[in-house]
Amino acid sequence: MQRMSKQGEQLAGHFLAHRKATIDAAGRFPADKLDYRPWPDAMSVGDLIWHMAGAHHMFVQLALGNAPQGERPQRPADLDGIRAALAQLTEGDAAALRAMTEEQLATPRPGIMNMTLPASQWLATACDHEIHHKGQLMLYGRLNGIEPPFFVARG
Ligand code: NI
Repeated sequence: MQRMSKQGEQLAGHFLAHRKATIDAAGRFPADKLDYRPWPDAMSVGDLIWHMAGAHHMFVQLALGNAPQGERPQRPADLDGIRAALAQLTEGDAAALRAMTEEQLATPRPGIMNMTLPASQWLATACDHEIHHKGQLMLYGRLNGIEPPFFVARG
């Protein structure tokens, strides 16, 4: 078995520090806030969490050189289903990051906006995207009187 790269471990740790805070924030919404949106064209709470789960997963697949497969699965109908999918994708994405070799991370991959970047840069973009929407989700919470967690989670 090939040794997991130190860089892959670090990427997984960085991702999880943010994702665990996302999971914590997502867990604080009551079921009836599924469709809450702060303005008419905004993503709803459910759509926002689903978007975060799916986008990060897409970036990891892109970094691995895997073409998108078929249609995206349909969003679960309720918050518990969305949270379960988020947890499942988190586990898979973290494992994939840990297993990435230095060589894989340095490999140029075509991605969004007609750009080709080393896999490691797509994974950095994945984290930037997570951070952006995590703050948004926490604000959605605040607007509903829900105290957000700290912005990163350790351990
Ligand atoms: Ni987005």
